[in-house]
Amino acid sequence: LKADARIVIVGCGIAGIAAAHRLHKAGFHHVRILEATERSGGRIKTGRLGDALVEIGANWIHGPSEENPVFCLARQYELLEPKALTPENQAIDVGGHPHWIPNFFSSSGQKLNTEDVFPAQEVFAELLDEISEFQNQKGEPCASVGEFIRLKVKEGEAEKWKYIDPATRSLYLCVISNMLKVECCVNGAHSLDEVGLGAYGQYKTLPGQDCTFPDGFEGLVKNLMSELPDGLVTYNCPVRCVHWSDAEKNKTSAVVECENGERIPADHIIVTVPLGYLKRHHSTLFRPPLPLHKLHTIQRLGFGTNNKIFVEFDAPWWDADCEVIHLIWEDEDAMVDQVPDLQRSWIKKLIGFTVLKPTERYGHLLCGWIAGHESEYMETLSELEVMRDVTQVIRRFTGNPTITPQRILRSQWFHDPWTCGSYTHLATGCSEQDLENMMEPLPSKKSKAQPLQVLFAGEATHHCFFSTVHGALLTGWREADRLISHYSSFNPPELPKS
Ligand code: 6YU
Repeated sequence: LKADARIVIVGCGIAGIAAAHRLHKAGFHHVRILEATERSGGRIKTGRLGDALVEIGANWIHGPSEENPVFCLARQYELLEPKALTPENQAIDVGGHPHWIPNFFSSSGQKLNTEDVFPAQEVFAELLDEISEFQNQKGEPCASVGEFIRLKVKEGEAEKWKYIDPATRSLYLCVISNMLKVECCVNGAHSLDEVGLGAYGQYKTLPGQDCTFPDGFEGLVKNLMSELPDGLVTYNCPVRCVHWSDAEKNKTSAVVECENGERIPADHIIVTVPLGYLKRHHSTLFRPPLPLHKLHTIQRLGFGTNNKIFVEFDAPWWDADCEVIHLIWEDEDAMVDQVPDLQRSWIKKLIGFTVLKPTERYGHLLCGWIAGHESEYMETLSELEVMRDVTQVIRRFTGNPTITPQRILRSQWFHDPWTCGSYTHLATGCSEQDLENMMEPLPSKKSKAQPLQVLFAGEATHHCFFSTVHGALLTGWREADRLISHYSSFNPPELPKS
């Protein structure tokens, strides 16, 4: 029974690969992955800028410690540096916000002292901790993380910052604006006004200081793929429609219809396409359409854009020990995380840069971060236009008109037709139930139709690690396990020996 089951997986990102891997190891012989593009990995994508390997998509293992399956696999495949493997590194617990050494530059061309902006950073970090405690308790003071932070800073400002001179107070508020924009990147959201307050604590962090893959995140994908049989993945094969049935007497199998017209019958279809793709294509991707509660969840959940802009320099204009550079706009004391005029001022959403280390490997290479509609607008510009605007900002903030980048490379996740954004967040009005709805197979348990025709995996279906690679990987295993236990419960009873 098990060996005969025909399983089609839609999408060859880490969730699809993880599902195939586990099913294959459990003895399922008829597993196929259909992938729209010419490559595996999806949002794990390692590229090149000159000689340097750069991550276009996922960057870090968030929380590299024993509970993180990505960490465990990366260790097993020997893809990590010794420091990441140490018990000390695994024990560091920073609640998802690494303590990097910062440099701050302001729009009037000043390099600010870290101690001068620290009080604002501290207030912001305390508020995030407070927000993480909310667990849909009902009675939250407002709907969104953005509103809550503004409210609390204003209250606190009246208290703590009462006797501070107006210029310093204004600077603190401008720093808060920068921190809000950083959180837009972390959450993959346009604005924190769109991120739900009650459900914020749903996302869980793991211990361990975030680490990277020195030879690229794609090494993980390659290792897993090498353990799958050749030909298991069909590339350049977008799926147009998943046909399933809710009818009780219908014994015909589900069918995957590809863009090229091919129709593939399957006993089970594991859909791993990104939430952004589902938002755009759910009405044509499923026949019959999705049940209403699932559809509403897809519409309610947030899926925003976070992009990177890699910029290479001949020489550093930041401190030797600096790990992150923040750009503070001095006209942003209204605690804003959105810009009013995309065309003229999209660049104000750029939070700054992380510094790629070590220098021997990367040279003087920065990674800029920009989220939201401003980021989506940036994708429509040419590389030259992006280079021009980034150069202008750096010259202004450093007060050095001669700084000139050598090379630039940016990601364009919103315009990627198979992703349509970067990753999931719990928008206002969302709760844990939405993530439960996302992972619920079709038809529903109540139905008497053939069970488990369509299963759902992918980062947007993990109840507490959504938006991450480890979350996505675990959902692939989860759906494989669902099928494995389905078939083990069907084991025919042993016949009495005659
Ligand atoms: C992480 C990190 N990281 C930065 C950026 C991005 C993401 N993530 P996939 O999309 O991979 O696969 C689906 C496949 O389906 C794909 O191949 C498609 O081509 C295919 N497909 C689509 N339609 C199809 C069709 N019709 N037919 C056939 N095939 C089709 N995660 O752990 N560390 O540093 C980052 C980052 C710029 C874009 C990230 C990071 C997210 C991960 O990349 C992502 O979750 C997984 O790769 C998804 O795998 P998948 O298989 O589900 O889909 C409090 C609170 C805060 C909450 N957030 C905090 C965490 C912060 C998240 N961190 C992100 C940060 C960065 C920087």
